[in-house]
Formats: sequence, structure tokens, C-alpha cells
Amino acid sequence: MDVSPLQVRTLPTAPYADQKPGTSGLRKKTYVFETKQDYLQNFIQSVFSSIDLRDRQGSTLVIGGDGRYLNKSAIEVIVQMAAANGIGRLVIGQNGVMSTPAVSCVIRKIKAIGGIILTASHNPAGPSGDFGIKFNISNGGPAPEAVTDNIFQISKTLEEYAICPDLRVDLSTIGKQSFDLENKFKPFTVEIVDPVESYANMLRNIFDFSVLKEMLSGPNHIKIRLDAMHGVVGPYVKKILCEELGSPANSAINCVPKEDFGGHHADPNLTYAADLVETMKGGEYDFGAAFDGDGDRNMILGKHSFFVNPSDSVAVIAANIFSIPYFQQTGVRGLARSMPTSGALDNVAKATKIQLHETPTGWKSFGNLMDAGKLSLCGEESFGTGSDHIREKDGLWTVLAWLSILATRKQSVEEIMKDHWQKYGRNFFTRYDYEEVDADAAYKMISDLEAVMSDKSFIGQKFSVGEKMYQVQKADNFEYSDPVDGSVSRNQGLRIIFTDGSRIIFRLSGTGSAGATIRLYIDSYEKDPQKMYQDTQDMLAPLVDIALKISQLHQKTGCSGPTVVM
Ligand code: VG1
Ligand code: CO
Repeated sequence: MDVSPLQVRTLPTAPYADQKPGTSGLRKKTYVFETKQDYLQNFIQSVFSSIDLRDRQGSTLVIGGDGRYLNKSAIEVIVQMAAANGIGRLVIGQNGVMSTPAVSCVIRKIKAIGGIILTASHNPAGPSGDFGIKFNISNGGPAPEAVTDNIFQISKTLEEYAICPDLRVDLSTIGKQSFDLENKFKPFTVEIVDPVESYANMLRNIFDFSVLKEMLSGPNHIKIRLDAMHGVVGPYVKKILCEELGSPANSAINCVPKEDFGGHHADPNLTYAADLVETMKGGEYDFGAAFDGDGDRNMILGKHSFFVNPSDSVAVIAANIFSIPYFQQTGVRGLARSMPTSGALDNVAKATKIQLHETPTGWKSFGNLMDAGKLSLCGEESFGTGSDHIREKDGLWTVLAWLSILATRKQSVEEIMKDHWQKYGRNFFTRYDYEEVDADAAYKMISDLEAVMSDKSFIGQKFSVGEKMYQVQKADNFEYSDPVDGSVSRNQGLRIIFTDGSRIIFRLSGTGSAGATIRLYIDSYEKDPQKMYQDTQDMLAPLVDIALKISQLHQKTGCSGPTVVM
């Protein structure tokens, strides 16, 4: 790494009431919260205050972001606050940019106490878009509920925050900067690092780069198309796929991170990655993928835009897991999916006799299982796949996992997917999102539905649509007991399970930014080879009808239909 000379910056001293006279260095001040404008300061102070002062001292924190509007200026404030709050050292991606999976990787590698990521993930960016902050803990994963609850409690009573307002950090130059602080014996250091380096190095140890290079740039190379959607993944795609694995420059598009993601919605699905879907339809490319703003989500496409459902994606990786050298070393300790994710992974777990865990939505529970050595590979229906190489889902890792499978099997994406269905059966899956619903109406609809479902007479009820008949076998509000720390998470989603294993699930989103978002998930298993290639929406239409009928969703919320169907 190119390390520039150590810069020591000392500012003149001014005595402060709360500081001993005679010390020199950057001043720490405390400010009283005045308006809602101090959202960032409140959030960050609450995070710091939640960490015991003794743990903060001398500790290292990693900082990244997806490059969206306010990313950089927010980091400048965070640096000033970290110094005033006793953090010893910050490791920051150059220009304040580092993807969520890369932050997870770096936290683990340098044994940091945690990390802060400036991102609102897959939500729109820009002056009128969303802004967000993720806080990860020392295992590299999202903070668990006990930690976030504590931060939230602190935020409600916090009256002031500490900051070194005169500290000026240079986010653009790779290397170490050191700052003398008043009343501190040790300087506060900031290390600006190449955001790709450690992450790329990790991938080199997981995959066989020579095999991938041969497939992407050898004599019989395949053609790929990767859309970074002007989010954070661009530099990673360029460095790893193009420079290192030899994929031609035109195989990577929208690779310059932009403050507004180029006006697009960096959410990798068939709706928002429509440009990629259109291009892939032509048949020029064999493999395509898109990523979200912070690089943890992915969408996989085959030739002619053959769509790989994310629930299937993790199942295919599980079924072909030894195409990835990393797992040849570690073995497979367990598989996991979030509750609403289709049962495709369960079929592989059953066939291979590997333990399967069903967890609440989000990546937190996966992290605990991984730390305890109970989980190697996991995924969510929301375009997230990952493994225990880090503690976040990982978009680019998933692409390399798929490319490794293509290289081993020497088949197309579509052939691999169809073979998989023939062998394990197919879980048809869809998700309906109702966004920006009136929050009160949404909560009421969910609680009314829960009341209907808890009536004893609901179990055994039969619902028919056309020739299809479904009988309720089980109905509950999903609850998860963490086998590692014993914590219990309640209210994780209403699920109605029918006698044939089909499932209807309702839950409220935790990441929407306006009103409430209701998610309806439908999962139905089919093993009849004749029906395997039918259209998903046709196959699931009867269950959608039943879901809407039981919940009265449209009547109760005033919605006439979903805003997004996946
Ligand atoms: C959504 C997804 C969930 C995912 C979460 C974070 O949450 O459904 O599966 O883990 O976003 O994704 P919700 O509560 O809105 O359904 V990301 O890319 O912000 O880390
Ligand atoms: Co994301």
C-alpha cells in the first residue's frame, strides 16, 4: 500500500472549562442539540455512547459508504466526533467510499470494534433521495437488536454531543493522518485505505482466480454484463472482474459511483435493473448481474435475461458448493434462509443432510450462527446471498460463486437452474410490495389478520380458487429463538402454511422510508416435471387470491394493487 508521510496536525490551545489547562492539541467541545437538523450527530453520539468508554479508548473503527449524497460531509463530522469520543483510530475507504461487504471484511481483518457505513442500501440517492447509517459490530455484521435498542434508548435522552470542530481530515489521500488532541497522550489517527484492496485479497483466497480468468478471458471465454448501477460496486467490478480476471471493459457498466446513482434506483431486481434486463434479452451475453447501492445485494441473470430467483440462487450455490474452493477447505457447517425466503434451500438441505436454519428477515441472526460455527451459506429472497467469509450478504461474492459453478459444470445458467428443478423440485415464489401505505391502516390490517389467524377455527379451513383447494395446516406469527445466545425475536411475520407446504406470509418492512411497506410473500412447491417451467405468476395466482381474501388487504389499506412485484 502506498503510504504517504505521517501528517501531524496540532492546533493552538485554548483552555476549556471541562479540560485541564496546559494541554495542547485539538479542542473537544460539547454542543447541545437544537433542532432536528442534528440527526446525524444524535445518531452517531448515541452509537458512541453505547460503547463503554474503556472499550472506545485505543479502539479502531472502520468507516465506509456507498458514495451517495452527503456521504462525504457526514464522514467528516463522524471523524470529528470519533476523535472527541475517545476512539483511537479510524480506517476509512478513500473518498469515504467502501461497500458494505468490504467494511465487514475489513472490520474482521483488522479486529476493529465495529464499523459505520453511510448508506441507505437499495433506496434512491441524491438530494431528494434517502440517507442512512448502518452500524456494524466487531464480528463484521449488523448490530443485533439488543445493541440497536440500547442506541435508540440513548438517542431519546441525549442532550449533547462531543466533537472536535477544528479537526480537518483529508479523505482523498491514501495514508495515515495523525492528530494531537487536547488532554490525550496518544494521537488520534485516521488511515485512508484503498476500499477494494483487502476485499479483493479475501476473494482471491476464496475462489480459484486462474479458473475464472480462463473462463472470462481465455480462448473460449463467455461474455458477461455487470451493472454497478452507479452505486459503490463499480470500482470493485472494474478492479476484480476487468483488471484482474480480464473481462473486457464493456462488460462492466455504470461503474462510476454517483451521488444520486445517476438518477436511477440502484435496487437489483427486474423492475429497477430494467436496462440490464433489456440488454441481456438480445442474447449477446451469457451471464449478467446487478448490485444495489452498497453492494450487498445481487441479481443473477442468464442468457436472454433468464431470471434466477434469489431463493433459487442460494439453493443452486448450496447444491454446487464444492465448486468454490473455500468450502473444500472449511466444509459445510450449515445452511440458512430467512423465514419468507422460499423453501428451495430446504430441498437441498434435506438431500444433503445438512442442517438448515430458518431465521428472521435480515442478516443479524445469520452472523450469530456463523460465529458459533453452525452456518456456512445463507440467503434471503430480497436478492441477498452470502457465506461465513464475512458477516454481511455479498453481491460480488455471489457473482464469483455463480461463475465458479458455470466453470465447473460447463453449462449455461438456464441449464443449471432447470437441472436443479428437475432434481429437487421447484419452489415457485413471488413477493408483492405495497409501498407508502398509510401506517395506521397497515398496522390495523396486520393486527386484524393476526386475530383471524389465531381463531381456533382457522386451522383446517379450506380455501378454493378454480380447481385449486388449499387447507390451512398451521398459522402463526413467526418467532425465532436464537440457538446461540438464547434471545427470542417475536412478531417476525404472519405465516399461513397449507397442508401441501405452500405458504402465505405477511410482514411489515423495517427499511421503507415513507409510510409503511407491506410485504406479501407466496411460496409453493411443485415436483411435477410437467409443471416445472410454467409462469410463476400463473402458478401462484390462486394463492395470491386467497391471501388478499383472507387479509382484506386492498379494502383495508385503499391500495388497488402492489407497487412492486418480484
Ligand atoms: C429488507 C429485506 C431484507 C434485507 C433488508 C436489508 O428488509 O426484506 O431481506 O435484509 O432489507 O437489506 P425489510 O424489513 O424492508 O423487508 V440491505 O441491502 O439494506 O442491507
Ligand atoms: Co444493500
